[in-house]
Amino acid sequence: MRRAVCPGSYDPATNGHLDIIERACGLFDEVVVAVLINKSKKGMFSIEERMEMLRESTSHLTNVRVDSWHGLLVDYCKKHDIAAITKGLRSVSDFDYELQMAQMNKELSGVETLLMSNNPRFGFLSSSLVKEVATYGGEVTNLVPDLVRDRLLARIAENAT
Ligand code: COD
Repeated sequence: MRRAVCPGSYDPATNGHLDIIERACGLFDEVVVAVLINKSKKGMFSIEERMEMLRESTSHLTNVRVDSWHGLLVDYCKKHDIAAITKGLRSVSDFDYELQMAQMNKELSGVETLLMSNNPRFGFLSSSLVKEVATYGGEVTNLVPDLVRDRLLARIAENAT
C-alpha cells in the first residue's frame, strides 16, 4: 500500500489545505492528514478541535485518515510505514522553507517529500490570514469549509467576551 502524510498545523484547515489533501488522495492508496505542533505559531484551536474539523471536511474522501503527532514528522512516518510527505507550495518563500524541511527529513530518515504546486485560486490563502480577516469582521465563506467558518466565528465571539 502506498501511503502518504499531509502534515500541517491546520489551525484551522482552509480550502487550500483541502485542495492539496484531495489531490494527494488521487495519487496514494491512503493519505494520513496529521496535525502537528508548529512551535512558531500560536494556536486558536486545540489539536482535537483541528482534527474534528479535518474529519468533517474530508468525510467525502474514502482514503483519508486524520491523526495527530507530537515530535518529529520522520518518526511518525517510520512508525506508520509512510513512504512520502505531501506538501503544498504557494510561493517562493514557501519553497525555501519546504525545501529545507524536505532535505532535513530526507537526511534524517530517507523519506521523500512531494511538493505540489498550489491551485492558483488558493495561492493567497493561509490559516493565519483567514483568522485575521475573520477577527476583523471580513468575509471568509469562500476561503474555508462552512463548518470551519462557523467554528471560527464562534471562537472569535467567545474570545471577545
Ligand atoms: N495552498 C496550497 N498549500 C497550502 C496552502 C494553500 N493555500 N496553505 C497551506 N498549504 C500547505 C503548506 O504549504 C504546508 O505544506 C501545509 O499546507 C500545512 O500548512 P500549515 O500552515 O497548516 O502548517 P505548517 O506549515 O505550520 O506545518 C509545519 C509542520 C507542522 C508540518 C512542520 O513544522 C513539522 O513537520 N513539524 C514537526 C516537527 C518536525 O519534524 N520538525 C522538523 C522539520 S524538518
